[in-house]
Amino acid sequence: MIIKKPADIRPSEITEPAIYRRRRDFIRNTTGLLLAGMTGGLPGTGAARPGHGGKVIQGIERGPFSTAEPPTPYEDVTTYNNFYEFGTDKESPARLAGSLKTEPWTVTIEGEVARPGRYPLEDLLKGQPMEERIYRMRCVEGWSMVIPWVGFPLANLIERFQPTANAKYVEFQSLHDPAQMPGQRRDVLEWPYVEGLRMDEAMHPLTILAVGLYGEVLPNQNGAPLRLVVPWKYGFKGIKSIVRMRFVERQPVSSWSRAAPHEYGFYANVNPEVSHPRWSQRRERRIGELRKRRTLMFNGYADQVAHLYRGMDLAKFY
Ligand SMILES: Nc1nc2c(c(=O)[nH]1)N[C@H]1C(S)=C(S)[C@@H](COP(=O)(O)O)O[C@H]1N2
Ligand SMILES: [Mo]
Repeated sequence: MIIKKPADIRPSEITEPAIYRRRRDFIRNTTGLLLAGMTGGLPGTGAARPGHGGKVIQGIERGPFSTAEPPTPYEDVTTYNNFYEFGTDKESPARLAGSLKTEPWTVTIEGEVARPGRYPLEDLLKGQPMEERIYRMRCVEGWSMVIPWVGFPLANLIERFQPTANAKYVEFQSLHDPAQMPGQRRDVLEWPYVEGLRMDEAMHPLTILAVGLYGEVLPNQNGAPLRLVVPWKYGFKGIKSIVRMRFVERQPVSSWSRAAPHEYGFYANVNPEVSHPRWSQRRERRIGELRKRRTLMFNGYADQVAHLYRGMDLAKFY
């Protein structure tokens, strides 16, 4: 999403990475099918089982709202990332995020809550269900994936802190530590990365905090140890490596709307009717597929979330 003047950008830049990876994906998928055939398995089923070398999360339950669509291969989910703290190209996070130290980790809760404080991550996770939620994810750049997250409803945590009547929004902050995050030594964005949700969006049962994917602890490049997942919004809402949650009365700023307010709004709901100023949002390329798909309103979660925006002009509040 590096901001360029319209004259600098070629339309091909957005889809280029997906195209060059097509052949590789085709080869891999074909191999997968062969293996599945040999073992009697079906492609897509059991894909969310661990076995990729990360720390396995115990006691995972099947959560609600999962799509039956096949998950995007683990290798794509973990090597094609946006995490500007580790560079602006898709491959850098996987290469460089090893320097991120995720233990110990504390999250500061502040603002309009009865129980503010600095909470160790273990404490926040205590008593939370660990659910697998296989969600469709859509990046504003025009690609999409299906990711088997492991996490728990954000609402569970929020209730614990007892927000006051003045809490209308939640603001999230990522870690700011240029010593660990080489991308922060350049000012491609104002650091730390910040995002926000309206309280009803934050409390919605689709909204989760993820600590894992494919049955294992989150790889650093995917936002370890704690990241937000809001599947009806463009991917940039899904802030990674969260260290702070602040409950506020006014709509907070978010990194991308601060960097380019005409291109990225606060709501960032997936909406094929609202073009990005430099490209259409009508279609998307599911990583690993050859033909583009039609993008669905609210990324296919309209039945669950459309009521949150009743009466709002979604072309204005994009
Ligand atoms: N802190 C932080 N969070 C971030 C980003 C980032 O650069 N920094 N990129 C966002 C964007 S644009 C996307 S599409 C998703 C990508 O998540 P994934 O790499 O796990 O698929 O993370 C989002 N969260
Ligand atoms: Mo994105």
